[in-house]
Amino acid sequence: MVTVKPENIRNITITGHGGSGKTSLTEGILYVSGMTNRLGRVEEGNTVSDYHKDEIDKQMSINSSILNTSWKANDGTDKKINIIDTPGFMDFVGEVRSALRVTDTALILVDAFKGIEVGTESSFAMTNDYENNVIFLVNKLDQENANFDRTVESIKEHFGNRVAVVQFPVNPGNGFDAVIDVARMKLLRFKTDGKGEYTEEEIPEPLKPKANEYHQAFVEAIAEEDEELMEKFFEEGANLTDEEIDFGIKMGMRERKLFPVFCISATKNIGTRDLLDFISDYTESPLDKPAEIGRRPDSDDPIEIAPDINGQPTIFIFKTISEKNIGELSFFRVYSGKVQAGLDLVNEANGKSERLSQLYSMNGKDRKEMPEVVVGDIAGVVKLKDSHTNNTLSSKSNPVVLNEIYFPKPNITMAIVAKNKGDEDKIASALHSLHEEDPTFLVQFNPETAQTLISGQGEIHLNTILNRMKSKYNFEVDVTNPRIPYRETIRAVVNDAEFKHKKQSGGRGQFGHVHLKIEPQERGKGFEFVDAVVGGVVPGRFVPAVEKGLHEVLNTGVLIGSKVIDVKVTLFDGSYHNVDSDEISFKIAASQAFKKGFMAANPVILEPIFDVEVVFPEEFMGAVSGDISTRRGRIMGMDVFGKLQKITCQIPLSEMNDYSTKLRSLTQGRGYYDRKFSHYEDVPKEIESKIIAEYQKEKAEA
Ligand SMILES: Nc1nc2c(ncn2[C@@H]2O[C@H](COP(=O)(O)OP(=O)(O)O)[C@@H](O)[C@H]2O)c(=O)[nH]1
Ligand SMILES: [Mg+2]
Repeated sequence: MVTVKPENIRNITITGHGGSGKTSLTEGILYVSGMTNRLGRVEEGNTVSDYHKDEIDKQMSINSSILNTSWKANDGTDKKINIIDTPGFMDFVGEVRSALRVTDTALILVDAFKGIEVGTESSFAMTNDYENNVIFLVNKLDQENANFDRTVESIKEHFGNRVAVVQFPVNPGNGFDAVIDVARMKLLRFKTDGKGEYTEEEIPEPLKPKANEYHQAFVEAIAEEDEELMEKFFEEGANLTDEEIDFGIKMGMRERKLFPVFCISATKNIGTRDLLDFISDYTESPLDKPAEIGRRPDSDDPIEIAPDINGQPTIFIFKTISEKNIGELSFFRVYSGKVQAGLDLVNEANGKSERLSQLYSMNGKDRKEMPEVVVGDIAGVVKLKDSHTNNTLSSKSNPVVLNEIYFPKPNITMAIVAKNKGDEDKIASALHSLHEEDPTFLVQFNPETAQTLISGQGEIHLNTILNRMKSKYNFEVDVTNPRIPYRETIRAVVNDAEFKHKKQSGGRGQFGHVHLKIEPQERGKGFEFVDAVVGGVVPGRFVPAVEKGLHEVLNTGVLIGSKVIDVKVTLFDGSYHNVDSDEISFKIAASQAFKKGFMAANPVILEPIFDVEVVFPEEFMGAVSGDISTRRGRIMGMDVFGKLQKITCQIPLSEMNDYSTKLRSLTQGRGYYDRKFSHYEDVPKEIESKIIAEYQKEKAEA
């Protein structure tokens, strides 16, 4: 097996809104390039990339799949094309980020009827972060309602005039089989048998004006790339040489000044062969990329890691999955040097040594052993002991940490309880593995509410993870809303709360007796205890017990079992018994006196209020602001950024459980929000009595 040369590698992410045809296109590419010998279909559940059971059941990609194929370029070289087919649904955006982080080019699919969708926008936005070359593919041109012109218009509207049409369809709709390529100035006519073959024809007369117009626009977009070319273009018309055009396309894509648009029908496999030619000829190879920025493990100073095949081996893990019968499988890209099976590297995140036992080239669930992986290439490795997504493995003599993938913050949090008591520990460890596979899924135990909380990108994300836990580990859980960490406090002063604890039943008795003054404190001042006993009516040695008794109640609450905050308690009187008084007795007396006093001091429940920022397209203003008020939200401010509206508001935490799901449905998926804790505030009276009633019911049932 000959190892590929890095200059012949192309790393591609296929991205776009859910349902735009990414998995179908991937299938077409594998088929025309001879990697597979049949064209699978999403509907039939037999595609190479959607091979997990949950993906077949839902007919939707959930995981990104790592694939590769080879393609003979026009210059006779064999290109190795690594493809990552990503899920389009918003909940799985972490998968797209990690794919874009390690690939050089993004193919963004746009449905020729639906135009720009939220997944198109978010995909494009992420390519900004990783500076990918971008090619837009207008897909489903074989559908009756396909509208190429309108689709291109909306692509331009959203992503600017760097968008340049390379192809337009001759006969969109049911009989679609031909496009005009305005770079080559040829008509490409495709066979419709799924093999993707095509022949070149002259452009028919009636289509020439349109072809010329697009050609001019394309060449102008290329010329803009370079001042010299620009001058030549305007002085001599559009007569740039082929070399100049080639150079302009490459540089334009590399500098993100040119986003070419191609025409395809993924399921009919129209447009894939010429697309692969274009990818081979014009998109960046790993050697064209600027050096990666990293750092030494013990320093924050940036260092450059050049894509040098003779450099020290450095790999970056962008994804881990654990598969039945295989165990943990890690996917990585080599950023420097080359790695062979059996090589030892160091994981700079934990200092541990890792052996790359076996290296694999991946095609969905199929894998082939590879003896060596060179700089720029992507591969899989099994059985790393202690390495996960976002870790860099490098040689001992040249330790390096590469920039991590930035994963989005969670949108939604739920609480879970094991269906079978006794499974708790095993579930905790399963959840931990699931987090390592998918860093956008988080697990946390909240000691205050005694709940295990899981967080993620949305309801579907969390459901998918829980289904995976069930099918892989056979654990089931019940899902509930997280408990709200309420607080209790008082509004009035009680001058004398008294309790006498007295017990005389055989042997030594118990005796403790206190008088407390209970006062509210300013919010945030906390608890204050004053010992104002005179004449030793409560002996000094029992005062710490009094304070202990108070702390117990502060922690366990009086009204609803929540923490008590911001009260001042003064111990000013009491009495004791020479024989029977002890610490326990005073602890009990103090806590009972406090509870009595607390209930008489106009007690209230406080709830956490969050600062929330919501960003969404302005046309949803009415719906979003209306929804905020139904959540007892207070709008504090509004701002406009272009076509986006931002509302700054405060919403009680207890009203935010389904907010991410609701916001998405109100804004067609375009809205997002961020939140952070602000302060505690009184719960309105009618809600307070409900909370108390619920607490008492729960307590009675327990
Ligand atoms: N008519 C037509 N249907 C397509 C085309 N591409 C994809 N589809 C269909 O659109 C649906 C979603 O396709 P899929 O490849 O799963 O999209 P993904 O979510 O982007 O991966 C499936 O039912 C496909 O058969 C196309 O070019 N033409
Ligand atoms: Mg898919």
